[in-house]
Amino acid sequence: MANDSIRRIEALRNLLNRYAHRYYVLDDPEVSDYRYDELMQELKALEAAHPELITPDSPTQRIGGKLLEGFSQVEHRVAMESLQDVFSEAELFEFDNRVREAGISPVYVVEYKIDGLSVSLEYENGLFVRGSTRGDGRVGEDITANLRTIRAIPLRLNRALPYLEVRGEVYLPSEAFERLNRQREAEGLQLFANPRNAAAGSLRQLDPSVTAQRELSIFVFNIQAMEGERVFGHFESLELLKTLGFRVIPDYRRYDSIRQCVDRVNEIGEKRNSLPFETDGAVIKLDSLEQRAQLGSTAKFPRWAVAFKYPPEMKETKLLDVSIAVGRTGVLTPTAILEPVRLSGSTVRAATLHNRDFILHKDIRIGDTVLVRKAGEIIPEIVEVNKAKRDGSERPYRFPERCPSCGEPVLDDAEEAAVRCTNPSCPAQLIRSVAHFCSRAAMDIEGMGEQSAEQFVASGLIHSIADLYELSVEQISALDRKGEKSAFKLMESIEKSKRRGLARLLFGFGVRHIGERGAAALAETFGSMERLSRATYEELTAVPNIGAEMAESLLSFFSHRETKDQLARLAAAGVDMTQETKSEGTSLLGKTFVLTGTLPNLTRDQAKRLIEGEGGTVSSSVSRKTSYVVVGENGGSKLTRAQELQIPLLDEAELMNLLGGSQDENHT
Ligand code: 0OX
Repeated sequence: MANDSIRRIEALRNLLNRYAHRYYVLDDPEVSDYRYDELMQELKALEAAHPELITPDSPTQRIGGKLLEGFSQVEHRVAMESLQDVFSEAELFEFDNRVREAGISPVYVVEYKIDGLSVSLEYENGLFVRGSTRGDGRVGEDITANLRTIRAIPLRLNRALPYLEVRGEVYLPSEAFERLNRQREAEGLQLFANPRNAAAGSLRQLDPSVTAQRELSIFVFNIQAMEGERVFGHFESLELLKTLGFRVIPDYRRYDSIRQCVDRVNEIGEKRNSLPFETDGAVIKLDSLEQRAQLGSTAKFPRWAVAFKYPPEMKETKLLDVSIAVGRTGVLTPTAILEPVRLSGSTVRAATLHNRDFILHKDIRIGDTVLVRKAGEIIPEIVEVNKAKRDGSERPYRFPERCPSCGEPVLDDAEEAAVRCTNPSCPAQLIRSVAHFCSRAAMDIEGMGEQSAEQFVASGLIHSIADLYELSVEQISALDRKGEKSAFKLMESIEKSKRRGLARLLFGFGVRHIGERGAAALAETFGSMERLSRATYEELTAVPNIGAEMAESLLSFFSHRETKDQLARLAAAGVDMTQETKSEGTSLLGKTFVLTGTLPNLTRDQAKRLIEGEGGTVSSSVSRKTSYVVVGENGGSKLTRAQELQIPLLDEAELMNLLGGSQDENHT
């Protein structure tokens, strides 16, 4: 009986792997989804009856049950280099010249540049053992559990090579990206700006079951390291990767002249917008691995490859209307409602109009034909109006003189080129303020996004932030669409938010000019709302990174009766308004550090905490403003940059000296 089970389990796994390969890797399904699910159910049932037979590469084991606590670091065996970008044909010819000047007769491979997230996948004896992000190219993050959920990544190779590390680009197909954003919009969640951000966000989930729902896929494009087999060229690598079961970057071509490569690059440029995935460029790579080794790399890029970047796509469409949103601070922001148009892998329906002056300067009218471009942002922008296409039916847009939310007259804020509603009880502002207060970076009250906030404000349950803490289950469940269960959940979430501490509470209030970092700095310095509310202008501006505008804005915030009243009510509700102050050390105040390489004893985080504990800041890139660069083993480009700029270097012992020495001074 057990033997039968073993055989059936093995047969089911083989079948399911084959069908998944046909479906997810080759885009050529062999059986119906129904049949696939049926076999999967059978395998799950057998494995449930014989848990001792479950292996990590079983198709049932893609989604682990556990939540991750964080991502540990992975040092890449082979550096994951990045590509040098070029923007013109001339630069492609220059690239070819450099190759030829080295005495090489090149054969090139041209492939798409996929706009996703570069990852490394490692296989031992044919089994997927580890996957990581590129990170800085040298050290990335271990995202194995999340990568396992991607069906196009084989958990077991067709051949059990002793070791294999490949590199690929995880991406979200354009259709899946749009679906995800539509779903997020319906749920009142923030939209992803582009498929690349969506892929990155999906892979950085601590809950792999969230990643599993994201319809991610992968294109593998490089062998980083391999034991048990040899290849001599890139083209050959890609062919081998296919036979091993990988989903390989499609439509790669091999040429022996740069002219042909350039033609191919242009051809990709023509059709890239109709591909089912986002490409922002084409890559030209030398085929021969021996020639690659001969050319080597600069400090930044391999000399044997370049990426040609296409300019952002632009399209004409009609401006149907202008809608006005009233923000948290009362600013009226205009958005163009467009006739839907496909642009850079998604459907565009709106474009930002920035402010009233933008509309006036560009003379944008309703009914105009406008040229739109997506420049990495969620909301595209209007490049220009095609005035030649006007037929006289267009209407100039009249910017509202009254707030569309509360009907009060609006004011011109010439200094900020803004039109503002100054009514303190404007419902639109209140809704936005409540949603901001409850947002993840602030008090993190789940279930109180903009839509819910609107419901609570409209029904009169919330007139101010403090009202949140005086809600009852009965009141919430009486609201439309909110059952008792979700009411309890919301109450629980509100209860939890009482312990978020001063920094997040302060950020949540949305005081003008006080962002997340400003709030954190203030909280760490003053330790309590009470103390902060008594701080003078001089005390406030003495805090690093707190400028005059921020200090004035805070003083004004604390001077309002309304603020005092709100704070008193929050305190009465038990909201924690304190925060541990930073270690007393101030010896490194105003000094900026950059860490590079691996230190002998301290982890990066420990070093960072020690420096910050003395009032120093740690930054990720070296500039003229850097005070010291702390160098460990294998310090990379940051070290080179520090040497160029003649920034003082410290090793770990010297850093400890600086910290220790100053601590001693403090005691005496
Ligand atoms: C891509 C892509 C990225 C290999 C060594 C330097 C860069 N995004 O599609 N990188 C590379 O090549 C690596 N190829 C690609 N196609």
